[in-house]
Amino acid sequence: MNKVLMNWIDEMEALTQPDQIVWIDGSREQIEEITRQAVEETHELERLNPEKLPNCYLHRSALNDVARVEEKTFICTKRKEDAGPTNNWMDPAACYEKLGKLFQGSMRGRTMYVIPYSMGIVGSPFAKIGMELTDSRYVVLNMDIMTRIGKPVLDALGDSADFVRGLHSKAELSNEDRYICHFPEDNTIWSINSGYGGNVLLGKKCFALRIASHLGRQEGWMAEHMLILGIEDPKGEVKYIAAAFPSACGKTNLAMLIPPALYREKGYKVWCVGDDIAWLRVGPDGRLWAINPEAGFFGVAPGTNEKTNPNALGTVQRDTIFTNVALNLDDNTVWWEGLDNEPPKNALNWKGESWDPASGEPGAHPNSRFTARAIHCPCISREFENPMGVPISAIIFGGRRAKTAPLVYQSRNWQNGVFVGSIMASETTAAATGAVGVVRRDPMAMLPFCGYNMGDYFSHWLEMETKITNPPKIFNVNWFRLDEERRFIWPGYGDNLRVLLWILERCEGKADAVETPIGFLPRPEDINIEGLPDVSLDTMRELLKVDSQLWREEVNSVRSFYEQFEGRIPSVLLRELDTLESAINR
Ligand code: GTP
Ligand code: SPV
Ligand code: MN
Repeated sequence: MNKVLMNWIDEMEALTQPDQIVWIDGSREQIEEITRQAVEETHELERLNPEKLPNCYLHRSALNDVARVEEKTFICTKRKEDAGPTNNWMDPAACYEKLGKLFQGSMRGRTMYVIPYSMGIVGSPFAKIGMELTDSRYVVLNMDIMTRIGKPVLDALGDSADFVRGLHSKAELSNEDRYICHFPEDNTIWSINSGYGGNVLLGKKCFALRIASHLGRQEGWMAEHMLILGIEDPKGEVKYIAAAFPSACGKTNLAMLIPPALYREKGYKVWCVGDDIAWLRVGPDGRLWAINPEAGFFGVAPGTNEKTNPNALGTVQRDTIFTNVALNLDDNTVWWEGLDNEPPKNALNWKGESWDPASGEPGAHPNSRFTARAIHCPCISREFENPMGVPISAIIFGGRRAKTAPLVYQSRNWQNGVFVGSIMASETTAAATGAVGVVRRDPMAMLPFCGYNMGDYFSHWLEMETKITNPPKIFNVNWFRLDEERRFIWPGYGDNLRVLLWILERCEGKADAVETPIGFLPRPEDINIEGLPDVSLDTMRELLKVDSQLWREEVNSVRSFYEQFEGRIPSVLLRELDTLESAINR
């Protein structure tokens, strides 16, 4: 038995005082029994139509607990400046004391589940182990889908003390006392008073991004909020791309895209390696290699349909937990906005109330989600379980911008690419509580997920260049430009492949581009628009426009964003900003 592990569990048991402790061994019998309890005894889950949706369940969260809570998320480092100006900070000792009071007896009358889990293939050199203690069956069942759990993980851990210590309690689900706290210097995460995915599935944002980004900086690798996909050309050659978009800005959709008919006929295929998180390391060949540390998808339901993302729909037909979607009472299936144009007539909304689609109220919560196994995805990559991952040809940054950012542009080199990532901005979405649709700076889509000072994070990105002798090229995309009527100009989804192919051609030195103050852009005719009736060369001109006035405003916004980091912003980024500014004003 692992002494460090046992001592820690004893200590957490004494603190939270559960009635009993159950070790999750990962056996199907155990998962089935916990599922049965969640359905029949605690009603945390409702079983859906077993013919249409075998082994699928609906979960409704508390009404006030439907998204990540960034204002209640803390990075607790000894020195405040190590958390940096973009993170909430608490002194570790003060935080342990404050949360310790909340955890005191919080599991009384409940079971504490001990979940051993691995981020990455169990036992692989790139995998990392976590332990999550939780009083939530919903967490156990989601972790079973999202990570690799159970006995094999404990065997891989052996008597090592090298594991992330995660403690979660639903406690009272109190809004006020909800805290998601990270102690990167102790490899520890404490989460209390929430039951929502990103706050409680501790392997995901808390470990695989916040704690892992801190580890990556120390160990010389990177943990990023990125999808990973492979594009197979008609000759059967596959090239891999990693892309960072903020929450609910299209990672899952891009990762699973289906090529437009004209490309399918030629033999193009797209393979999904991951939809949310990438761990990137330098391989022996000097290239950047990526693994997806997760085993499942915790994807946004609204907007997912046969046209936009058939692969996601295919993935969620079995063994799936739906959270906060609408329930069709006629056939006990699920529904969400954008699934089809026929909202169920006899239905309950995400709150469990009887729902009239004509009421104007949504049936599903805008941040309703599905938890589904990656291996069920029709386009899952054959490299998904390769412990070494895949070599990355291009890195793409992107956000939701009504104007300003063009459809696509290429950075000049790694350093300029890091700058492009650092000046990202995007409109906020329902994935976190707070206002939706407000533009905020979100460097590398990591603003809510960087576990240390973001100025140091930029330095780490820049320093990686010295290790990557054969670096991927860096690009920026924006699928979300709006016209005067606030309609999306670019068709998006599967047609995004047209842009990805320009990107890959640029990586191979095959495509043309024009140099602009912000970087290299395709000429309007360089993106193939064949088979797109609503897109003309004029549309492409509009999508590729770089408006000097808007970019002057952008430069000012970046400058004030950078200022808050004081001495910790790398001087090369300040020089990049000056260069951009003078190029715009030229
Ligand atoms: P997280 O899981 O929160 O990190 O989000 P994500 O980046 O994986 O976002 P996802 O792919 O789930 O997309 C979120 C929303 O954006 C959905 O409602 C999609 O329908 C919509 N969306 C995705 N891709 C496109 C696109 O190319 N164009 C347009 N207009 N909308 C898109
Ligand atoms: C996100 O918000 O970026 C997500 C969902 O991927 S959560 O796991 O809740 O963070
Ligand atoms: Mn995400």
